[in-house]
Amino acid sequence: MGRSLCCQDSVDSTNNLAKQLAKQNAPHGLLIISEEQTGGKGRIGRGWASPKSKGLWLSVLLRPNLLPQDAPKSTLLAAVAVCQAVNTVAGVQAKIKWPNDILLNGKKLVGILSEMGAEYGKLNYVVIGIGLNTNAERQDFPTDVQDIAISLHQAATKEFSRDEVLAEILWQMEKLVEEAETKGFASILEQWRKMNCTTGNKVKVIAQDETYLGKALDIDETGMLIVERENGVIDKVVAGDVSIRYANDSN
Ligand code: BT5
Repeated sequence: MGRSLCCQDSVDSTNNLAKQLAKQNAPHGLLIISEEQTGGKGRIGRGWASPKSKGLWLSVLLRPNLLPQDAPKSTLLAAVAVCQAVNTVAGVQAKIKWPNDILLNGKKLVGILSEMGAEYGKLNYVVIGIGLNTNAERQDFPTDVQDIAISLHQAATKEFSRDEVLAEILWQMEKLVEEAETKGFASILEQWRKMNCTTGNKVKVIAQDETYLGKALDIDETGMLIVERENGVIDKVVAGDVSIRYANDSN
């Protein structure tokens, strides 16, 4: 991971550039990283604040040997890699909130946006976009994000070397990709389960056409969240379609 490298001062979105390069046959493991993003993207049309030099705004291009329906496994793997890396380098206890957030002290430290290029039955590439707030202060975030976001600097009140955090993320990703290829995905899932703070909790599932309360039971082998509705019906929730809030959150 990161043995091919594309460093930018400013881009709209590292994911957009990664997808463009993927279509031009860029190699597995390519890292695209930018000091700032002018149009950083979250999921479902949401934005991602990417203040200049205050965080790691990057995308990694993967060409996994997976079917398109298994692509969400790459997001789970990336979440485990980033969470492990952050906890190792910063000595904190960050947790994964299904599917794509990493929380620290209940606030959002990292967002992950996976996008894929596929044709029927064939996955061409997955772009894993990672936004990690390293050295941002409260005033570096837009006002609507200030209360929900956190940076490593805010949590640990010291400056973090972005190089060091980045190197650990890439190392962890490389290790886990190799582990998934040789030992199968079950061992990645096991690590995800240990690091997550979603399963076992009451959640509010916000889908496009309905919102309901339930209990997050587990994730299945493809990364879907298994939720038991209050009426006992068991649902499987796909990451792209929903937001999850903890049931006692006010928002
Ligand atoms: C995500 O979406 O969490 C995925 C974010 C992925 C960002 C990376 S950066 C590199 C790559 N290139 C891109 O263009 N994107 C990826 P979602 O779950 O939809 O969360 C978005 C929400 O998080 C926003 O609506 C805000 O409420 C909040 N948010 C925005 N910027 C934030 C930040 N810097 N830190 C914490 N929360 C933020």
